[in-house]
This record gives sequence, C-alpha cells and structure tokens, in this order.
Amino acid sequence: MDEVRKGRTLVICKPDAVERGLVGEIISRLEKRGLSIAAAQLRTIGPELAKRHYAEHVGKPFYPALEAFIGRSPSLVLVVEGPEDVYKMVRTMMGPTNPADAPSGTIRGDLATQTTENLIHGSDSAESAEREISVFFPELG
Ligand code: FUP
Repeated sequence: MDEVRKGRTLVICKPDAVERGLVGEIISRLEKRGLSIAAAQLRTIGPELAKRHYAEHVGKPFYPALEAFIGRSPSLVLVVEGPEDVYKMVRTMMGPTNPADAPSGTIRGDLATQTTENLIHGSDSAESAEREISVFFPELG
C-alpha cells in the first residue's frame, strides 16, 4: 500500500460544501476512489490566508468576491494522499472551474451550479500542492 502513497495534494471543501452538508459526499468520493485523508482542519479562511493561498488571483476582477466567499464560513481543508499524480486525479474528479462545463460524474458537474460557489479546491500541480500544503499545514512541510 505504501508504494502507491507517493503523492499528496491540498483539497478544500469550501464554505458552500460545509454549509450544504456535502463534505461527507466529497470525502466519500475521494475515499471510494482509493485516496486517503492525511490531515484535516476545519477553519475559516480569512483575508490574509486567502491572499496567500490565492496569490495568483489577487488583483483579478473576481478576487474580492472570491475572498469574501472563501471567508464567509468555515472550510474543511484536507491533505489527500494517493499515487504520485494524486493532484491530477482529484482535479479530474472535481471537474472544470465553471460547473456549466463540468460533466456529470464530477463533483462540480453533479453538485454545483456557480463558478464562485463550486464546492471544492484542488491543487493544479505537484508544485502547487506542496506550496499550498505549507500554507495550511506548515508542520507537514
Ligand atoms: P480551480 O483551479 O478550478 O479551482 O479554479 P481557479 O484556481 O482558476 O480559480 C479559483 C477560484 O476563483 C474558483 F474556484 C472560482 C473563482 N473564480 C471566479 O470566481 N471567476 C473566474 O473567472 C475564475 C475563478
């Protein structure tokens, strides 16, 4: 089993997921796929943390709405482990950013309707995963 636990990625069940009671559904999909939860933290992502996590988006037109949304109530922040390319598996399971483009069978395609409130974040590369894990879980660095 250990030899397939080579990769890790950061997943955020965003405020809409916690508010709508969809955290169990999301974790269940990840676990059924064969991925595992290595760390979990329920926390409100305030402006300072949001700017660190979403550094690439600060200054974009949608950023103020994104910061307000991500901080409006607690998120469940997870480190998810699996094969080397686990980040890619999670991204495929999430579906595209805009739920209108997300196929049925994906988390966003099955459960979300809006780009802002699209339930889940997953790191977009192995490098992003390590950076984002160190933002939320510095002790795992
Ligand atoms: P994703 O990697 O699919 O989570 O999407 P991005 O990192 O590109 O964007 C992060 C979040 O910003 C999205 F989940 C929603 C929000 N966003 C918008 O509200 N409008 C946009 O045009 C792009 C992103």
